[in-house]
Amino acid sequence: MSRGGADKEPAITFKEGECACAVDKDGDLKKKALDAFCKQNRFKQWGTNFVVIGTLGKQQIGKSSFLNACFGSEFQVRSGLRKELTTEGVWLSAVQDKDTAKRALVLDVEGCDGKERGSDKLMERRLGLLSLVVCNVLVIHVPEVDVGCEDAANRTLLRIIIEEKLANFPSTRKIILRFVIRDFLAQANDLAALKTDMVAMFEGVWSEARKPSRYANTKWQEVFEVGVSAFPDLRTSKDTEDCQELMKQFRAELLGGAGSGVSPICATPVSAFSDWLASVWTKVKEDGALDLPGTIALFATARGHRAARRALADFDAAWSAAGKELEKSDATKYGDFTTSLLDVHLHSFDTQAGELGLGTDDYDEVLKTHRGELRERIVSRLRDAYLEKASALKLAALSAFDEHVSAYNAKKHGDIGEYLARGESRCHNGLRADLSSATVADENWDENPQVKAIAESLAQEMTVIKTIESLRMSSVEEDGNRV
Ligand SMILES: Nc1nc2c(ncn2[C@@H]2O[C@H](COP(=O)(O)OP(=O)(O)OP(=O)(O)O)[C@@H](O)[C@H]2O)c(=O)[nH]1
Ligand SMILES: [Mg+2]
Repeated sequence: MSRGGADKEPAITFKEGECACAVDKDGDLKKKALDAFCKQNRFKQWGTNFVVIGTLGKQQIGKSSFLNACFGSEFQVRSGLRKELTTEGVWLSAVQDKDTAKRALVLDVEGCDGKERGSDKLMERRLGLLSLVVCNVLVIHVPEVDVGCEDAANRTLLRIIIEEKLANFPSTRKIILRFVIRDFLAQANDLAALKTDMVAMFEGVWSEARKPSRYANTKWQEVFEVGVSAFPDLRTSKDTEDCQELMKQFRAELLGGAGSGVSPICATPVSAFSDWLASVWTKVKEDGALDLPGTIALFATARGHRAARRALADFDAAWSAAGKELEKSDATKYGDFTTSLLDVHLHSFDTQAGELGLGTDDYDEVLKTHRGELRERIVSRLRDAYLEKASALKLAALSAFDEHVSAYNAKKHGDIGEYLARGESRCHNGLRADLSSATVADENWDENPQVKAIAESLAQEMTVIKTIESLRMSSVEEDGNRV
């Protein structure tokens, strides 16, 4: 169960350092290991007299190193040169101050915003909420360079887990939030101003958070106790007298007792802590609001699906109502009508799907897919109808050519070849224009096959007409010779 450096002396004045995995990287609770850890004989004397301290902060900023240096735990810390996720899931360590005998269960938690989980925020939200619910004190690590940035101290994550804590895990116990500014350089910063900024940031988080009605008039000071500490870069300063003094003070403030503001009493004895943590973790995993993108995607899928189904049914009804009229309409009217029919039903989709639009990128992305599918369905129906219309237009063009030929037959003067070529060209151009007018705007359906088909029909027809005409001319000549 022990991880890393178990045989070396703890760096500071705590005697217990061993740690256990409580939740693994897949989010599975390690109940057996947790039970074995929490039900050790030595915890009998702890009873409820201890503090639970949790961790929150970006990946690889030295959270585990900080806990080890400060509390004497032996959490795994990054050893290689590559910056990559070291702590996975949640690890638990029991520590006791040798001098003051104050005790704590310390939770080392996987860092946020790591590249390993990409944009998937579900695990960090679950782990953050678990920490907020089971801990008396949550230590939030903030790199000094981040102070002043919009998402310093993971304010978005903080807002979400506070919302869920208030909604689903109400309790009257005050939670200590301790912001720890890391890599603090006293020469380059005004600590008092940094502290004011951090508290103002937290006030913003509290006012933005959606709260159940019973918290409508609650001040954040009634739920949280917020403090700010600053530490230099531990890699170079950990063993200096100043840093050791800062840590001593930090421990005194966090481990409870007179003047610390922290009650060293956990509501649950250590031996029952594994069951408590297990029940909270189960509930946290059931909290759908934490999986915001997933929930939004589900919501948008259902809404998009329904809106698309309705719009398609409305389109089908409007299409069959227009049927007979459309058959007779000219190409331009046909094209205008089908184009506007498509627009109207896409607009109807937009209106229905957008009624509860969340305006988020995730929501819009899902709706875009449904809209695209709806458009494809309508366009495919219109394309089938267009092909029928194109056949009708082709027949109309051919009968116009026939009329042209009949007019020649009635007069029988002029060169038949030139006359037919004129008719053929008019027929081609007319059909090309009609086919183009009859398409749905922006679709650019290829009218060439239709024009090619008519060209072939006309070529055959013209050959026949020319043959008949030359036979007729030769019989007229023969008659003339005979006379
Ligand atoms: N900048 C800075 N780096 C530190 C400090 N303390 C330790 N580190 C370094 O940060 C790196 C990561 O240390 P860890 O303690 O494993 O960091 P972590 O935040 O627990 O990392 P994850 O568990 O992956 O989130 C190591 O290379 C440490 O040497 C510190 O005070 N400042
Ligand atoms: Mg770590």
